[in-house]
Formats: sequence, structure tokens, C-alpha cells
Amino acid sequence: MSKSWTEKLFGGFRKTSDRLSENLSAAVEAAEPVVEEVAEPEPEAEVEPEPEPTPAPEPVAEPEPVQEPEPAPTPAPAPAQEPEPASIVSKVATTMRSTRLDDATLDEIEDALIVSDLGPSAAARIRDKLAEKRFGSVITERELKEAVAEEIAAILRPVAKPLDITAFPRPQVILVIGVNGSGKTTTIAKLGHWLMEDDYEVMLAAGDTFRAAAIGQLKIWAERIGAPIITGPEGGDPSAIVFDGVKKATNIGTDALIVDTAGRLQNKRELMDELAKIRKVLGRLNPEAPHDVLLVLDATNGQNALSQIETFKEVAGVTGLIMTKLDGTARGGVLVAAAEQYGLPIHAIGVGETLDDLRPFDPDLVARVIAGVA
Ligand SMILES: Nc1nc2c(ncn2[C@@H]2O[C@H](COP(=O)(O)OP(=O)(O)OP(=O)(O)O)[C@@H](O)[C@H]2O)c(=O)[nH]1
Ligand SMILES: [Mg+2]
Repeated sequence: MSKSWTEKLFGGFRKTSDRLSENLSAAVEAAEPVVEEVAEPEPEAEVEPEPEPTPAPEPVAEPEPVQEPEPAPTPAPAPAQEPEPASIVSKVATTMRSTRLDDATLDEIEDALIVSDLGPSAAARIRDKLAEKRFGSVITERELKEAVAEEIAAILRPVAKPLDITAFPRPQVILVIGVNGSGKTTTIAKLGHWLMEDDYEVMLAAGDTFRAAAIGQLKIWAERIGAPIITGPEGGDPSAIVFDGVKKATNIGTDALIVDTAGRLQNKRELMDELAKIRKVLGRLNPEAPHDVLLVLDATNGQNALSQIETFKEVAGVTGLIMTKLDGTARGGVLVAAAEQYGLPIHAIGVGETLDDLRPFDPDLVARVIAGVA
């Protein structure tokens, strides 16, 4: 693999973290200056204008061994990674700035959190925790960001849950839903690959019959990961495909049946009807199915993720979330808002377009990256 996943993840979060980080910096700047400002910057504050001290930079145009052409004319991926600006240096220098955590500073911090997509409720909670623990104390910008990261992690930890394959009888039926272009089909391929690497047997079902290209796209992914796939004709009944899938998977003892669904249905009613029908048919074969209803959210949609959760919860009974495209112009802050408001498990995150770009959701790492201290 070209880059370590942390590199990718960090890179992916860079913009988000810059944003929150800058907003938090601004909050410190806007606050009353503290006279007893830290006297001597530590040696690391005077870092030479070198790039990052951390891992050796990799060539940008490095070939990705498992990167294949995108099979369907889906929306363009997020823009390529920008080279890391020299701002890291100035960031280190400014983290020595300090402020007193009074009401005005806490207001600024709360605003910074809200505009960074964390939402009013999580922002208020983080503010309260900071006030509870540190009100009136003089705190450096770095310490502030560390403290914010800790409070974000406290919100994210309870929702970090791996997707376990435990269904009995097999198969575990995993329905994958989400608005069009969110990354459902790609995530199915990644998830299938992930499970197969853990020695689970996986079958895919092309439940997005809305357009022929969608079926073809999933077929290509199935071939790549070496999983059997159940398909039907374009415009066919997805519930028939799912029915077929469960029967076949049951016969051959497949562990997980992952079902693609259409994100392009015209309206909520249509979507609701289709998903209800799939549920009904599944229920006839196994009352426990679907075991998982995974909502795939595109990180670049920012706050829209919340209304999507709302809608899909109502129409499909979402059991867990996967957020994709955290390698691009990500707004991962919305995960904090989602965790705070809905408490739905977050199973994994997508950090790229290749099969290996699905990561377990690590709340501490994500929190530190969002807060700009990772
Ligand atoms: N950068 C990046 N791109 C991703 C990620 N996940 C998916 N994509 C890209 O997003 C685009 C849409 O992905 P699909 O998997 O086709 O999305 P979908 O939800 O199945 O779309 P429809 O079938 O049209 O509803 C493709 O170009 C994918 O390569 C990710 O984690 N990072
Ligand atoms: Mg698709």
C-alpha cells in the first residue's frame, strides 16, 4: 500500500481539522489577552520552516496497486490531496498563545464548534465540560485543542462499534442504503473485501435495479473481491433479488449477504415502499433479517448528513452508519453532531476509492484529528 492509513486519515481530515483548529485559534485570539503569557516558547515552537516532522512524505503520484478504473459514471471523487501547506509551523508557534477560559472565550469556542458542523447540542455540551473542568484557568491554545479533542472523543466513544457477523442462522443480511452518490456500492465492495479478509464468506445482491449501470458496477466489484453476486434485470423487483440471495446464501452457508439499494428513487414514498417490500420478503425467510441497515453518508455533504439520518431512520430503520469520503474535503465534524443527536453506531469510515480504504471507526483518533491536535 502506498500510504499508511493514519497518513491517509490525517490527510483526509486535514481540511476539517484546519477549519476547527483555525476557529479555535480565532477564539483564543479574540479573547482578552492574558498578561502572564507563556514566556519562552519551547524549542519545538521554533521549528525550522521544514514540512512535517512526522512520516517521510511520500511521492504524490504514487501508483495505487489496487486502484482500478471506476466502473460507473458516478460523481467525481473529492479533489486530490493538496500538498501540506507550511501552516503547520505557524500553527505550532501559535499554540503557545494562551487565554483565560472565561465566559467570553467559552462563547467563542462554542461558536467555533458550531460552525465546524459539530452542531449546537454537542457544542454546548463540550463548552459545559470545559467550563466545569477549567473555568477561569489560563490555558494555551494547544491545551485547549487537547481538551476539546477529549470532549469530542467522549461523545464519539459510545457510538464506535464494529460491525460483527453474529447472525444465526446465517446469512447475516446487511442492507446498504443512502442517497445517490454517497458511496454505497463502493462501500459494499470494501466491506465485502474486509469481511472476506477475515475469512467470512460473502455474497452480494444487486438490489439497485434502478439503472443497468448500477448492476454492472456491483458485478465488477464482486469479481474483483471474488464474491458471488445475485443480479436481476434492470427495472426488476429488488425484493425478488434479495429473496433469491437469502435462499442461495442459506443453501451454501454464506456468512454475510450484502445488499445494494437504489439511491435514486424519485421520492420518499417510493423509497419507503421499496424498502418496506424488501423487509417483508426478507422477514418471510428470516424474521431477524435484515440484521443490519447501514446508512452510508458522504462526509462532503456536511450538515445534510443529519437530515439524511432523519429521513432514512424513518423509512428504513437505520441500525448503523458508515461515513465515506473523509479523505477529501471532509467535514467530519458532523459525526459528532450525529453521535450526539442520534446515538447510532458508527461502524467504519471510508478514506478513499480503493478496496482497502475502509477503516474501523476510531473515536479517539477521529476526535484528535477533528480538533486539530493529531
Ligand atoms: N474519495 C472517496 N471517494 C469515494 C469514497 N467512497 C466512494 N467514493 C466515490 O464516490 C463515488 C460514488 O460512489 P458509489 O459507490 O458509486 O456511490 P453510490 O451511493 O452507490 O451511488 P448511486 O449508486 O449512484 O446511488 C465514486 O466515484 C466512488 O469512487 C471514499 O471514501 N472516498
Ligand atoms: Mg450504487
